[in-house]
Amino acid sequence: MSVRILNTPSLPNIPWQDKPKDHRAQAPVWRYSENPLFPREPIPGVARIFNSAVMPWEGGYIAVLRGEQTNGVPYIYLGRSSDGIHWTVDRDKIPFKDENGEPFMPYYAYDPRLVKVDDTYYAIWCQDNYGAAIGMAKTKDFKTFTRLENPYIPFNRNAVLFPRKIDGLFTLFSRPSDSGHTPFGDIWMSQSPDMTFWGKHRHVMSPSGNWWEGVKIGAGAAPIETSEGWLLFYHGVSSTCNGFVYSMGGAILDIDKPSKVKYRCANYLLTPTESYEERGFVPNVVFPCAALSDPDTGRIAIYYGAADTYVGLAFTTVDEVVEYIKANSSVSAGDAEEGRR
Ligand code: BMA
Repeated sequence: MSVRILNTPSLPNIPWQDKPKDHRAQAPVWRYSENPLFPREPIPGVARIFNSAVMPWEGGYIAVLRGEQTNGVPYIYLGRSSDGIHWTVDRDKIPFKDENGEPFMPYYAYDPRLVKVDDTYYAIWCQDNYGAAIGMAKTKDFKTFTRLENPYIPFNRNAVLFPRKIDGLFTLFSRPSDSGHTPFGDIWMSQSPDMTFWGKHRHVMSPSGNWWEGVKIGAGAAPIETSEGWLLFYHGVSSTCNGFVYSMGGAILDIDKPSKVKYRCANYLLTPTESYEERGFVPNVVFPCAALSDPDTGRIAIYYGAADTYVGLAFTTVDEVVEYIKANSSVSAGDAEEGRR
């Protein structure tokens, strides 16, 4: 391995399949052969699971899952797995509480991410706050989830926390948006001393002239710290006569000032090509929400939502994906700067 994954515990049981000999896509990202991971109607009252995030937990894995209820309202549920591939889903919604331990459930919750900083796990999602906004909760045991203050006023989506503080501050990506299907969107960075008060807002990246990400972009998985910089998997959206198409892109950000983009892949890393990505509740969607990594082998396992209906798993290695991003990099002046003030 020439690129090292930093500040990440070993993960010898990371879900994994070697790259197929007949891998034809240009980008070095390949899908798990038994995708998708969850069936439809996985538990009573939930029609589909997609756009979900996974973390190692107690020798196995735990997930915050976007479950679309049969009343059409999205909510988040916990999933448990010994191998990151085969899952059981808790029948009850995640029981969010306020600071006094009283039930405090958002009206809806979708597109969760899950990130550990120091000894605490943070779940972050999109919820209603007189319009789409970001909700957050913390837990140490996956039994008690205490809601935190909302970091931003509406409208905002795609909040993704960094797995460690930078300059002593929690660091969060988000995508300011509108109340609908948002025909624009940049990735922004904000910082906080306490996960309550957010500031130091900096622009990170805008949609590029590459058409697969020409409409809007949003952070996907929590950034992976590497010897080349923060490795970010994100989604990019193009517009067609039949609606939006969501693909996965990759960028490498400055380790000390992550609003500075060092490399940004001009090509997508993953785009809808399989039937479970091209067909479903919303066709042509690949939407990354989490990535596991193992510093010993350089293996990376990416969890992504597919067609707003399924969860897919894809693999790469840090060497291959960093090399591909660098070899195909196109960084604009706006990407490279720290951000205007
Ligand atoms: C976005 C979000 C995602 C969804 C995507 C495609 O705006 O709502 O949850 O996967 O659209 O429908």
